[in-house]
Amino acid sequence: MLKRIIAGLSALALMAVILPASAQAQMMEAPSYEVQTISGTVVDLSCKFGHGLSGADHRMCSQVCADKGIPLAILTSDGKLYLPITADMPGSSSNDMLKEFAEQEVTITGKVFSAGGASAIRIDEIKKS
Ligand SMILES: [Cu+2]
Repeated sequence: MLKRIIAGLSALALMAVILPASAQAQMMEAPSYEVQTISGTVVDLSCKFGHGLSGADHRMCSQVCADKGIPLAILTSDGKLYLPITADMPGSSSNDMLKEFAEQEVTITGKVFSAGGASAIRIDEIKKS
C-alpha cells in the first residue's frame, strides 16, 4: 500500500516537473511571417560591407567567401537587406542554394520574418531576374 502511494507521489512529482515545460512550449507562439516576392542582388556580407566590393567582377570572390562561411544575403535596390534562414533546427546555411546566384539579380519568393527592424527570408523559390 505504502509502496503504491510512494509510486503515485513520484509520478505526480514527475508530472509537476514535465508539465510546466510542455505547457510553456505550447504557449510559445511561432513567429509570424508574410509570403513575399522580392528582387535584389545576392551579396556576400563581408566584401560588400567591409570592403565595398560587389558586382560581376566580384562573383568568384563572393563564392569563395560563401565557401568560407560568410553568409550570402539579398540586397534590394532600395537598400533593404534580407538574411536567408532555413527551417532547420539547428539552422543550416543557405549558401549552397545562393552560391550559383552570387552577385546576380534574383527574384525570390519566400517567407519573410521581421524582427527588430531587420528581415530574414526563408526561400521557397529563387530564380535569376
Ligand atoms: Cu568576397
